[in-house]
Amino acid sequence: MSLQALIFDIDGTVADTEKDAHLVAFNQAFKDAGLDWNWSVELYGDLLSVTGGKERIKYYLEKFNTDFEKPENFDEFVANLHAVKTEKYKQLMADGKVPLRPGVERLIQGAKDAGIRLAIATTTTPANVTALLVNTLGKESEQWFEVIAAGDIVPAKKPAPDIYDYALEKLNLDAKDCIAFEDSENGLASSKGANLKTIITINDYTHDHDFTNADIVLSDLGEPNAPFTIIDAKGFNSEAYSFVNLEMIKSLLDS
Ligand code: XBP
Ligand code: MG
Repeated sequence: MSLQALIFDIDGTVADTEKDAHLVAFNQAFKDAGLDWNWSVELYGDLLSVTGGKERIKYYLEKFNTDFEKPENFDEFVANLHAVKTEKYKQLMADGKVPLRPGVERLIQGAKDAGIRLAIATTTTPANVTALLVNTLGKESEQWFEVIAAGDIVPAKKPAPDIYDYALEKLNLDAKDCIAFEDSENGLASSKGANLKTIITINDYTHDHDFTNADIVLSDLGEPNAPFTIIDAKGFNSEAYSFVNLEMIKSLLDS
């Protein structure tokens, strides 16, 4: 078999959601809860080393705000705060705050037309995935993805491979017949842990991450009128391509 499915990470890969949506939503939720926490763009870069919003709040308190007196029902406190954050995120999506990254829609449409299956493997909450898809690709678009593996569906979040293993199992496909799209070191560790060839598209938060194990590192997926920049071709003969299409992905899988 050759290429059967594309598996997309969401945050940072499909859209630049971290700075323009997740961070904003966290700060709005803190304010609503009467907390004086306000994460800066820079601090959020450090906090991104831990995936998962609830886990990130706990990490913040452990490392950056140790004076905060945790309430007795701490897990519930974090879960409630995070639930408000999710509502804020959904509202930001409904307001159309975050566009898809270059080439994402083109590639998804191309795969759909060619009968290549689509899946998502992300750490974020399922409701956030729905909000992003519906508000960018339209309300039918959730159905285009056969598997949406998201959030707490697996207990061990990225960098653990579990979310990609789960997606592969649900697709009933072998890793060698699929390709993953990621933007971060944690995401790459997860996809590679599941033995998936992985295309990295970097962003402002991840451009200096370690992508040693990636199969190609690009600025973005590119468009016919806006070519990608190759950050690291990893030996792949990329000269024939200026944007990621199914032909390029098949060639990458075979290489
Ligand atoms: C995404 C994340 C998520 C989001 C927040 O990582 O780390 O935690 O920032 O989502 P990846 P929730 O792109 O590697 O999947 O607040 O809904 O958990
Ligand atoms: Mg990501």
